[in-house]
Amino acid sequence: MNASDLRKAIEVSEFSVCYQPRFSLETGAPRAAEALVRWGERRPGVFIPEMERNGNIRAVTMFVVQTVCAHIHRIQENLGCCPRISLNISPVLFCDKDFIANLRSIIAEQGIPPSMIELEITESAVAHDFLSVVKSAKIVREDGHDLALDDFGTGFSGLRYLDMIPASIIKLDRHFVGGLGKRKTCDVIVASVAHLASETGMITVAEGVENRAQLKAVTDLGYDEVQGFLMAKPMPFLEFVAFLSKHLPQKRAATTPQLHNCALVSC
Ligand code: G
Ligand code: MN
Repeated sequence: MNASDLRKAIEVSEFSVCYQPRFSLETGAPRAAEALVRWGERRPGVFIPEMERNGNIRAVTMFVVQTVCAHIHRIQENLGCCPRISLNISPVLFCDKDFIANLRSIIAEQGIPPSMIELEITESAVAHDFLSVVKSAKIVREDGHDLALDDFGTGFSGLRYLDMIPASIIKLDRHFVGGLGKRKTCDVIVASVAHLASETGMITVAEGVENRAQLKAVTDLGYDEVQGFLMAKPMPFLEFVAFLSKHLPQKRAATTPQLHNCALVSC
């Protein structure tokens, strides 16, 4: 797809953003939600790598950033607060200082505190361009974003990455959660990552929790948060608002007139 077809596809709303909540194991409440781009019925695992190769990922990520900012305002207006939202940033974009500057100015223009937006990068980002990743990571952390190492444990760069990148969150890849109780290696890895994170002050998220046994195992191991089909699947925006209205403490009455002048409140 060329750049002008892509622009048209974005304009006619072929793309949308779904949200998958993440829950605190301490309180059971939604702590954050991951924004996931959707393109009709197409599979993200197929079209995202393709867009990373042909460069379209930049425009689509910008669409996601703009959409998420608008959604945060709508959630805030309706519910009085909004959980933090995390964005997946492709390695090629995360390494690009123009993209990082652009991201910063959109978020500032939209009046969203950076602490409400987390950024997720996968380990393959590091294979891409280690020094640029370290630089960008420092910048976004200084700006006030949390930074998550996504799909942790599946990349190639190993522990150097943990040592050099100032990330604040580890999202353990679902592969290891899926192997809990089945393969000894997975049991040991899930436990070791919990230990490593707690010793270094990072927040741990267990991804891909699909059954009660896995939930119990990661709870017993001291994980901070969970994400997975057992708790909630990715959902379209309106469904996400309905979900939040059931699960969040309501901080203010809906549509209070002065709300627009208030600082955005994270739940
Ligand atoms: O790589 P990343 O963690 O950003 O991938 C998010 C994707 O993982 C989403 O497309 C979402 O549908 C999928 N996902 C989320 N929770 C689960 C789960 O419990 N099991 C499986 N198999 N996939 C999940
Ligand atoms: Mn992710």
